[in-house]
Amino acid sequence: MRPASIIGAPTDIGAGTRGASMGPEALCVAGLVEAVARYGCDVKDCGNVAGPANPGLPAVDGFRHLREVVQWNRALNAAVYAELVDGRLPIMIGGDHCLAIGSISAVARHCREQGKTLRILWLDAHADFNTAALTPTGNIHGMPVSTLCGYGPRELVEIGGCVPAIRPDQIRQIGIRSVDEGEKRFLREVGIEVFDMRYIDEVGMRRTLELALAGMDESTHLHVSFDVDFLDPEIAPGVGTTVRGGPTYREAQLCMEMVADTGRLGSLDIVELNPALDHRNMTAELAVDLVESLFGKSTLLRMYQP
Ligand code: HAR
Ligand code: MN
Ligand code: MN
Ligand code: MN
Repeated sequence: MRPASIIGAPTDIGAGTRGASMGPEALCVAGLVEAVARYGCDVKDCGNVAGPANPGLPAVDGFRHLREVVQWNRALNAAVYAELVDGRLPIMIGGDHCLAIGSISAVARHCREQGKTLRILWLDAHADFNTAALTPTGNIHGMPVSTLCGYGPRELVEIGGCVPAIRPDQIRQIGIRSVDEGEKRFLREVGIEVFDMRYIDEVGMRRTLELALAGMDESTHLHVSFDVDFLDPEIAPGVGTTVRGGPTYREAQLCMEMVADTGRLGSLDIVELNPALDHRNMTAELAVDLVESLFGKSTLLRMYQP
């Protein structure tokens, strides 16, 4: 495993509910740095990137806080890119999910320069594929996937230096169970591969991950964008937008373990943790527990041999 770098982005600028700005501190308190050090060899804590405060303004032309979202994502893009150039595995800790625009555009640029194939696993209750015209809220954390695919305002779409940053066929979404009407139509039109909760119920997490990870090889850089609201709210209440019926503890562990087995994890986002809504930091501790599995802590004790 490559050396890792932890980059905090303490903001809730793209969210509808305040509090995700405290995510980096809560993850550190839950032992994230030590956990990655245990399984991911060398870890550097890069501290936090800086950006503007949340002014709490209403949406303008379909976006809330567009200017501030651009500023945070520019700073984050530079920080993530610098760690990749240094040969390290960046772990971006948010912060809300609008920050995936900055982190994934940096990863996409690095992959282009290194001749690597980028694959993105989007673990989320939401598809985050809204546009200014489709969004019911104007919250940009509901738009990072569409923005990365080139559908969005210039100043956001161009952050990684190449437009679009990614192609729709590079992404696989898992755990989806809350999609707005217009967003659903647009997802189908663009052809994003979505493994929604019904799919996971019917075929199981194992088969879902086999399909989502299929076709990767030695030249694949795998990016995992882990929105903590992916998890069932019974085990992960500390998020701003809970949606019932998410993966259980064991389903989530299996998902992370199967990613670890590929040996191709190259970068990670952990977003949407909201400590103001959590109980005794349980959601942060669960996120750290899952990250351990993602970095290779296996719960496998004995292989059954028939
Ligand atoms: N789809 C809704 C919207 O656009 C809710 C988006 C919520 N997003 C997150 N990240 N929490 O996945 O407002
Ligand atoms: Mn820290
Ligand atoms: Mn999300
Ligand atoms: Mn979400």
